[in-house]
Amino acid sequence: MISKGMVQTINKQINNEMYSAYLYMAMSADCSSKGLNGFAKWFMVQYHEEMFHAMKMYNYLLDQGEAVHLQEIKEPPKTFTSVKEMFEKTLEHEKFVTKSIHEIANLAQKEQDHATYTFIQWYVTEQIEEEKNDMEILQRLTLAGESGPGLFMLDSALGARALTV
Ligand code: OFO
Repeated sequence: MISKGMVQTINKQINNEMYSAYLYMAMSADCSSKGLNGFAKWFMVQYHEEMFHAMKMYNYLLDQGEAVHLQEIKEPPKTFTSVKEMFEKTLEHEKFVTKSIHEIANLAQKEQDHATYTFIQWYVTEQIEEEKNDMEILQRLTLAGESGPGLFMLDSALGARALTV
């Protein structure tokens, strides 16, 4: 049994994760349209990870006998000026997601909701990885450059990303 407020908060987080999926799908499409197939693959893998994050919460609510309330997903941007801008936006968005995950952990602690507190720890750890990946790619973009052979090399490297969830 979890509180009504917690059910609402987790439903909102499902929407945040679905927006993440949508955002990275939009980035993947934009990369594909620019011939950056490796970056496109990287963002499409990220899309699948975000759907997994959303579905894990969806199943948690159902397992707790609670209702899933799917909310409207906001429209992501259509185009981006550069891959650097995409990863800056990705990092900024992931920081927002980290904050919202921590808020769920804080609420679970406050309500002595041990089940949700344990459940949300997986996301706390996952967010460290998410932010780390984005920071690393931004560093590599600075080192390799945002055009020419450097960008081509990074595109090939990121295209090797495999789905892990
Ligand atoms: Fe679900 O981790 Fe990104 O948003």
